Amino acid sequence: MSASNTAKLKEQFDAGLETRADFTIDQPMDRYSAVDHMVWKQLYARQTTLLRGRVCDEFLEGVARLNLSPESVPSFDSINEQVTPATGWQIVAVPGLVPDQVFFEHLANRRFPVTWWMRRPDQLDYLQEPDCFHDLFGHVPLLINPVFADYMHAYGRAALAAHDANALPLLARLYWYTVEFGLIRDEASPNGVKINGAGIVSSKGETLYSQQSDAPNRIAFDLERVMQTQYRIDTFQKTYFVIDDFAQLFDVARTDFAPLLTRLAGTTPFPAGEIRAADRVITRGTGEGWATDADV
Ligand code: HBI
Ligand code: FE
Repeated sequence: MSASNTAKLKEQFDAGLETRADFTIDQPMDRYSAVDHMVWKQLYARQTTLLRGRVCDEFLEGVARLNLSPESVPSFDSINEQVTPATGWQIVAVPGLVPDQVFFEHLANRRFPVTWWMRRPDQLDYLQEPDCFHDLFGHVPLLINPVFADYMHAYGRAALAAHDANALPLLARLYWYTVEFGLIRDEASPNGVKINGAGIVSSKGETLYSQQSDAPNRIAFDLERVMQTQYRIDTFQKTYFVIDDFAQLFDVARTDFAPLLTRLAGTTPFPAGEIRAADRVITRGTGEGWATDADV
């Protein structure tokens, strides 16, 4: 865990929020300030406007079905009333990033950890760690979609099973390039893609960049390729992977990961911006504005 996260946990402890062994807490509704609600309202309005015509239909359908309040931070209970009957998923409040093993255990049991606190007004555009807006607005709308819901569950089980197998980086890349920064094919849209990843959907800058910029590569999704590709956590992506549709994730969810992870565990990963001979390239990026320092 990072130093800032440790500080965050200490803050929660000092604030008297009781953290259970599985890192969940009760969402402290009375701790949201007027500023927190205003930040939610601003981000919600900004992203719902911007995402129209840019995000995949399944996401918009999820936002509508969840009945997310535009005016104030929603109560997690009210969201569970919608999502649990639909797909069996439940959201649980957490103080922030939780250890990998804990995170995977939640996913494997159809629980999605949602950070309870909201970013500050000076962090509307960028925040390195997940806050309530990213976790809730970015991730939860797709959890009401049965195909995506099953993919997340299968991912959690696979990650849990593989935890000790040197396989974590491979699985983290799969999560990164699908759940966080995934694009989906749509011929009628700019560069032939719509948005579906939570890290894009919750960011104004990356919503525009991922779909419209000439800089990044957009490459058709391939499971092994994705698992071998490094990623950046501190800048916009150099490469996005594009699924044909959510049914493709359904197939991924049924993959037996074990032999794949064993085979790929010792291989050298590919740099984030590299195009490979076997790639099905949708757009070849200009690379303009890319950071030149080493990939993470
Ligand atoms: N904890 N709260 C929270 N949210 C995450 O997205 C998260 C996490 N812990 C670990 C983790 N993600 C990573 O291991 C995944 O990106 C693979
Ligand atoms: Fe996320």
